[in-house]
Amino acid sequence: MINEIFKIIEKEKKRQQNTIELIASENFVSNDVLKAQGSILTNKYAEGYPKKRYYGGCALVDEIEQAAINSVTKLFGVKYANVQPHSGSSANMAVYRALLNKGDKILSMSLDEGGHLTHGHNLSFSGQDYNFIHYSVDRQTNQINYEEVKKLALKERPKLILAGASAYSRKIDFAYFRDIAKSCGAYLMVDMAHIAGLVAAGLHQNPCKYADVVTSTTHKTLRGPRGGIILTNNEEIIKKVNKAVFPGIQGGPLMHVIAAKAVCFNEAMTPEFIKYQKKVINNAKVLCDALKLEGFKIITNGTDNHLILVDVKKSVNLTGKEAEEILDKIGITCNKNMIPYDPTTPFITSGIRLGTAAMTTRGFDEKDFASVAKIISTCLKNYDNKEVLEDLKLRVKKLCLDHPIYEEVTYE
Ligand code: DSN
Repeated sequence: MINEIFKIIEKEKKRQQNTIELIASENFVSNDVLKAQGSILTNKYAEGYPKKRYYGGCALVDEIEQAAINSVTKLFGVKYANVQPHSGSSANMAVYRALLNKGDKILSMSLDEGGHLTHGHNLSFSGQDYNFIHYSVDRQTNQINYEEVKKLALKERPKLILAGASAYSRKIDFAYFRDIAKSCGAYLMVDMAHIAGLVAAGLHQNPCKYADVVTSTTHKTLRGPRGGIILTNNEEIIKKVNKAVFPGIQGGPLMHVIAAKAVCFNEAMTPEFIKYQKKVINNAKVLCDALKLEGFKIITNGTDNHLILVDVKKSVNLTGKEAEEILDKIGITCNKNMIPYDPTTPFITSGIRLGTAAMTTRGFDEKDFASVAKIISTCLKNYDNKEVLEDLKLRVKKLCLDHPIYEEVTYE
């Protein structure tokens, strides 16, 4: 059985090597992050916080957690951090529980318009435990209309306003959100999971300057291990957040993951990381412009960050589900995605979401992303032509072989 698992891991490694990964929330971590996450730290129980644990033998993991806290607070220029959330969802849950009572009102962007499940979807704990109301993007521009958000906030008087998204390709004005929150006496929370790497590199407004509390995952553009963090400048808030994470919703922290987070935060402070993030943004623009030249309709007509949202229904008369499945056949991985005012359902969708963080890590440059756009376009326009698809499959494979990700992979 153990061998079976390692065989499957080896196959997955090959899949990752041989496909073009365009899922906007994925990335390839460094060997150091992998090494820390795969380390013996997984053996250690450390319920509590550094120097305040419920188990013995924690002196060394205390050093690790404190190092992670020191690095992440330096990276984002913030006073306090909790690095224990197992995921972005746990981080969001902890903040809601720290600052709100069940049933309190939260104003956020819905999943359909670019938000996240934990931003109030009715199938998530968030939508079940709290009274969410949602702001929309503008019907014409598909961008956030801050004036409209303000009007809604003043009318609804939420206790917390949540900014941040999973499928929004434009910069978010957190300073404006702070003014809105102030005008109605609400907390401002920002979930910067998708753009954390861009923020760390100074390429996006830093929400820590404006929000009462900021949550993030560490594995998207930030390129660390799978996990979450919570940041704040407010001492009272961090005390409540710490209680909400442990013992509120979690038991023992994952010390191997926290060590890998610390490695990632240090990597994110290097000049190489800033160069990488600049390339991520530039490659997204190249991919976007090249798809536009091929006649594709891009939501908001462009991008400021690492992702684009393509209206495949209007562009090539396919649903997002169909487009995702067709691209998968030639070795391009992406995800179907709702677009603003989408008449379909999350299982069908009218769009696909494409991100450049992962393939930029693999060294894809402007020329490679222009080729990717051409391949996507040819594929979606000729999805019933087997010969064309076979040829595209070979082109995808060649691009992947030209940019290996794992040295020890043996190619067929
Ligand atoms: N599901 C993730 C994404 O793909 O954006 C967010 O948690």
